[in-house]
Amino acid sequence: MSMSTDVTGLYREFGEERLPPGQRETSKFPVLSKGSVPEFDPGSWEFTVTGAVEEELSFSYEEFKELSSATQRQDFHCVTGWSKFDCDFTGVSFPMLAERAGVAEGAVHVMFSALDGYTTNLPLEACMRKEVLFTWEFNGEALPREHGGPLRVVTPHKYAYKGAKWVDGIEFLTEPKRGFWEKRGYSDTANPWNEERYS
Ligand SMILES: Nc1nc2c(c(=O)[nH]1)N[C@H]1C(S)=C(S)[C@@H](COP(=O)(O)O)O[C@H]1N2
Ligand SMILES: [Mo]
Repeated sequence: MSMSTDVTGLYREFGEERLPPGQRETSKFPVLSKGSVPEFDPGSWEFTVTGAVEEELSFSYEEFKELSSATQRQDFHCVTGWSKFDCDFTGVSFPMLAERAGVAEGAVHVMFSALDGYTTNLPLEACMRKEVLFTWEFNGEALPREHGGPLRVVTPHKYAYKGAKWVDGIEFLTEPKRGFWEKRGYSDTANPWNEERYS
């Protein structure tokens, strides 16, 4: 693990307290998935960047991990009411990938997709922050499979359902669309300091 950049202070953009309202802090790391852990085959795994971009991209697992990465200390807020402080995640930032692909005129939204069929969506501006990481390492060790290994997204400024585990693609969109939980009643905006849990 490289030197960790502490970004836990980002809460100051959104609220007074580091712990969002209605959350309790836990040192555990519960697992929440809509189904079971999907298969991962490092040989055939492919990460794609598609949609409203200047150049669509695809990476093998090896290629992805060779992209420039960083380690950040982040907090993790689950919509079901627990928060975990000081998680060290190593990975590639969203803005770096977006810059590689070149965001096309008219792109306003992003859909994340995953090996288990999960999807989640965010406005492009909510993705264009260095804290939105595609991560493969947690606290200096390989990200456990149940937490989204080989690759997941973390979104410390949003409830954690905005972070797709087992992520294998992002699509840039010219209009908003809703992902798995967003279609089923979870908030589309998901700001923890405003308790945007349900819609
Ligand atoms: N691919 C995928 N990503 C997912 C989910 C899922 O079911 N599938 N669940 C989401 C939800 S609801 C939460 S709270 C977090 C939980 O992450 P954890 O299991 O690492 O705590 O992952 C999110 N990302
Ligand atoms: Mo969740």
